[in-house]
Amino acid sequence: RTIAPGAVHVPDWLTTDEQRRLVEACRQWARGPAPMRRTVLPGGGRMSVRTVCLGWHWSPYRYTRTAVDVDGAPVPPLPGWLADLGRRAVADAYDDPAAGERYEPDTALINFYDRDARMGMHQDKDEQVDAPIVSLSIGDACLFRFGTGESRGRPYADVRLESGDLFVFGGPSRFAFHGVPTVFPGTAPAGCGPNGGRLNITLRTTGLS
Ligand code: MD5
Ligand code: FE
Repeated sequence: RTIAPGAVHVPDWLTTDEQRRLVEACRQWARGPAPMRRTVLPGGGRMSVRTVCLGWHWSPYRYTRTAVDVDGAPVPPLPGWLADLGRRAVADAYDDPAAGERYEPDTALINFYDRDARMGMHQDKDEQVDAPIVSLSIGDACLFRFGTGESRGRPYADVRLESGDLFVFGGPSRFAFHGVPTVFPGTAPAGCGPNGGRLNITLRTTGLS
């Protein structure tokens, strides 16, 4: 389950019940304030995934306290229970309770993928610190592409992420290139997921105040 140094995939980590509760929470957050939207990039392109943010708002390519590119609303706080889930995730993935205790995420980015959504290869480097990123997948499975070299091109490790899977990216893998080239429609287990499509919740530490 270690894909590269610091990159750990834990299949089937969330229970069905936890997945249901997270989907319901995401539905509420998606309604707003600062509702879920397709981010418009500086070049004018619209992302195919829909995103809602907690804690800090990804604007894009910077973090703000208000949803400056949506409706200007203050971004809802990151709930303590979600940060707690993140600590449990890091402790389990690294089999290191102390690493879990030290983990203090301040932000969640929640991405919704419909059957046609994709995420191109990129790095996440708008955070100011190198704390791990926790990724939780719910609903339809996807192909997750992890760059094991220095660029957005080959070599890749391709991993299928299923509903309930945990992935933690830390250490030397924190700034690796990655993307989601494909969602597999209709693959969500019964009762898990948003009735079509894939949800991904990432927990992050921005290092901002
Ligand atoms: C997703 N989201 O499935 C992914 C999961 C994003 C994004 O990529 O930026 O919203 S997070 C995957 C990730 C994060 C940080 C580092 C690495 C992967 N990595 O080194 O591969 O919607
Ligand atoms: Fe990313």
